[in-house]
Amino acid sequence: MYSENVKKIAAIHDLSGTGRTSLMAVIPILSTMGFEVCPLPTAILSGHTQYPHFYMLDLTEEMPKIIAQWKEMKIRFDAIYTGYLGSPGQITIVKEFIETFRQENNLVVIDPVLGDNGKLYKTFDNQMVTQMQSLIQKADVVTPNMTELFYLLGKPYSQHNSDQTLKQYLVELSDKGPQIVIVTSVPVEKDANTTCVYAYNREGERFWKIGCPYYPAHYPGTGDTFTSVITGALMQGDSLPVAMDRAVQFISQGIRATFGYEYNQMDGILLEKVLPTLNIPVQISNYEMI
Ligand code: PXL
Repeated sequence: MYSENVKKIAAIHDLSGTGRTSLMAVIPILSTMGFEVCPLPTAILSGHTQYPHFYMLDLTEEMPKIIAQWKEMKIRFDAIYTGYLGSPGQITIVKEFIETFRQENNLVVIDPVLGDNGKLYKTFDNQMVTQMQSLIQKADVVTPNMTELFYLLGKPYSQHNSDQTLKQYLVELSDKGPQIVIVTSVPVEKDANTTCVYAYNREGERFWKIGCPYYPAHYPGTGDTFTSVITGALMQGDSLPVAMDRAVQFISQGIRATFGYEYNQMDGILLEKVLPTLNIPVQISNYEMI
């Protein structure tokens, strides 16, 4: 009974040994924010798939055995949070998982990991996109980056879009199921030094936007870091724009803590140096309503 004093989050992501992506971002962040993370690993990798070489062990066949035990234990999750899924078959398993463990008040967060910079990640194809399109229908919150937004909507990628067009796209994605849609890595035309995060909440029909300083370096795992902070902040009772502020500021601090070193960017941001900031109240707020 005492364990119910700490909320439980089922985290369905891969475990990549090096690179600070997926579970290696999700677990430390959500533990630091005061939640119990219960991982359901989708695959085990030597490192994420953006390293030139990696080994991957697909766990699709193992997942149902773990889920069966959790069912038998009658575990109740306060949130279900999914990210990188290793195969289209896994998405079917995850859909069933959500149906089984869905309760009236738990939060389902789906980070539809598919690609970046207008392209799919190495291990994915169109079947993965179709399956992801059907998975997001079950979410309360989705957090695609710009590339994933276009794949999920079945539209050709376009780098620059007006606020009006982006707002339409956010509503279009929300109409498929999720109440909250947050799109990251939105480039700003004629301002190479900023990227933006846009969000829509169907409850209240409000749109939010936050500008983030752009650093000329690419660190894998920042999407996982972002969605982990959003999940924790929403579960702590933050409003959507405050959750976005916290996530954007955490990533900026993480990048600033890393950028000054001569360092292999593939190893991700130096999360360990900034984790304690998650427990400091947000002092500066940058969100706008659009
Ligand atoms: O951060 C997304 C991610 C998660 N898991 C694996 C990845 C990536 C991105 O490259 O390769 C295995």
